[in-house]
Amino acid sequence: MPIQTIPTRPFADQKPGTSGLRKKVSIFRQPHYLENFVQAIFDSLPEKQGQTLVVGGDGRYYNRQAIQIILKMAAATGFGRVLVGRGGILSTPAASCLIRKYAALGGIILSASHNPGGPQADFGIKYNTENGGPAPEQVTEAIFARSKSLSAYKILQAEDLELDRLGVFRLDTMTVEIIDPVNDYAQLMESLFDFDRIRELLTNGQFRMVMDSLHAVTGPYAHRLFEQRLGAPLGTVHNGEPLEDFGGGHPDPNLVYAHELVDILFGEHAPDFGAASDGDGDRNMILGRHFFITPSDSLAILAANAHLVPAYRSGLAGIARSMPTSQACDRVAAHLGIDCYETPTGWKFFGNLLDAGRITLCGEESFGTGSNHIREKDGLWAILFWLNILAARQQSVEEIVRHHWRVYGRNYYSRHDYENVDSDRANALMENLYSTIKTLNGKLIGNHQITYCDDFSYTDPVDYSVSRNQGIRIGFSDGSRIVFRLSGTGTQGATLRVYLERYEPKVSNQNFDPQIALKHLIHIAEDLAQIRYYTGMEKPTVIT
Ligand code: G16
Repeated sequence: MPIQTIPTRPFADQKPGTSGLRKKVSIFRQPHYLENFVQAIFDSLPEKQGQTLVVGGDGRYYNRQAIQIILKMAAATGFGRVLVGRGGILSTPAASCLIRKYAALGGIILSASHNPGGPQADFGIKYNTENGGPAPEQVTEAIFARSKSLSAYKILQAEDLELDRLGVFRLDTMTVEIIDPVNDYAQLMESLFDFDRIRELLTNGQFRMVMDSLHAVTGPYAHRLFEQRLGAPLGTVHNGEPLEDFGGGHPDPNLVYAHELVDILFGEHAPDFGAASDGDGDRNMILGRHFFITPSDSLAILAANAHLVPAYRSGLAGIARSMPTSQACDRVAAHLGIDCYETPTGWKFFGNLLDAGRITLCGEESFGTGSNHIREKDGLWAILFWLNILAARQQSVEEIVRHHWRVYGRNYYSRHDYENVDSDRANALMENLYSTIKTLNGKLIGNHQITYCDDFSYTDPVDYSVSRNQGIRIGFSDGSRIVFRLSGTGTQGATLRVYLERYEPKVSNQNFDPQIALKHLIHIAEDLAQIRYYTGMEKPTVIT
């Protein structure tokens, strides 16, 4: 079959963000746009001849078309074998699992994660390296650099492949294996957790759970794991069929966008446990009956209870959290006598620590938790981890969380997002903050004494690479913190994120609504950053 060399011109906007390249579908559908980026990825990789590549996505609009293009370009580049999830479906954690298990050179994952899907909505593409994790900054920089100098790309002239039929097919000299997207991942989960105990819990006739897959990629995984392998009643998984537009919803597992699940868990006759995952299956939200757990608390509680889970019974090497994530897990790490690392936002920053064996668990405030079992955050893994703990402790979610706060104290936590802000105004707000922070050290605001103020910079302890400008931190003498940063995953305007945290050791003070407990910090944040002035908004668009 002939390989065509198609002349092209660079696009200036192909710089990967926090997690790959995310844009509107209309941008990706411009002639040569996707092809250019894929060629930039391939050109930035070492020897590709005969290597294995994993390809799949979250099933959103344009997933199938993009896969056909990538397969033909992979064949033209000389890959030997590509593993593709049936129907083009692979969750991000499953792709990471496959890359590692089959010693692939890497994988291309098509997803804009929690962003909405459909012809008018978002699409995304990211490259994961041979450890199964998101490409580190050196690689994404190389891809971006290459994208700016491309003059042609190579593609095989061939018919589209049938993606819905399992089997082995050929594209010129390259083999394409259409595989069951769930099998390998389900096997991995079974090797980590106490499935017998979880099955007892889910079939005892007392305990009820609801899993909301939000019409995104985890549907087939959740049906297989919870209903088929673990015996939960049919109907446990809601919205389990992946749809190209996620049923018109926003596949983001938080209190705002997963409101159907929230209504069930906070309604009459609520089940004991509720969970949701996002577009590509790497995020998780955990709810108990009438009870919400912040992702930061969830990470701390998983760490404190890891000894109850077979895979982690022998202890944790260390824990890492992204900088804006609350410091709740730091206290658990101190108690366990293990290291706790603070990294910039972005899962890619955990990769070196995991590869070097310095950490076992890691997590982020943005509803992501994971471990050394793969190199991505993993929504269903976190949900199974919680079920394993519930089965072992025979207590409710709320009892477990309150017990944790009694022992370690409570880190009140909230994130305020101001979405779709004019980019120039958002940059001006940050510029203004950068110039203000120099004068803030030691200042008293109300009865809050500022003890440090900086622009977070991270030196990777494994390869010593340095990442600067990762967000502004303002710390107070009582351990409270305010963090400001601009999101790196949006596709429209800018999103300002304000992260607020206050530590409360006293049990009698642990029962407030976080928005009340944090109200002084919220006011300080608004004043210092002049949020209303710069954004033109009276209040955040999303509070989690
Ligand atoms: C991605 C990254 C996460 C990050 C999140 C939010 O998650 O993998 O590490 O915390 O974006 O990033 P930002 O605050 O820059 O928008 P996902 O689930 O969107 O791939």
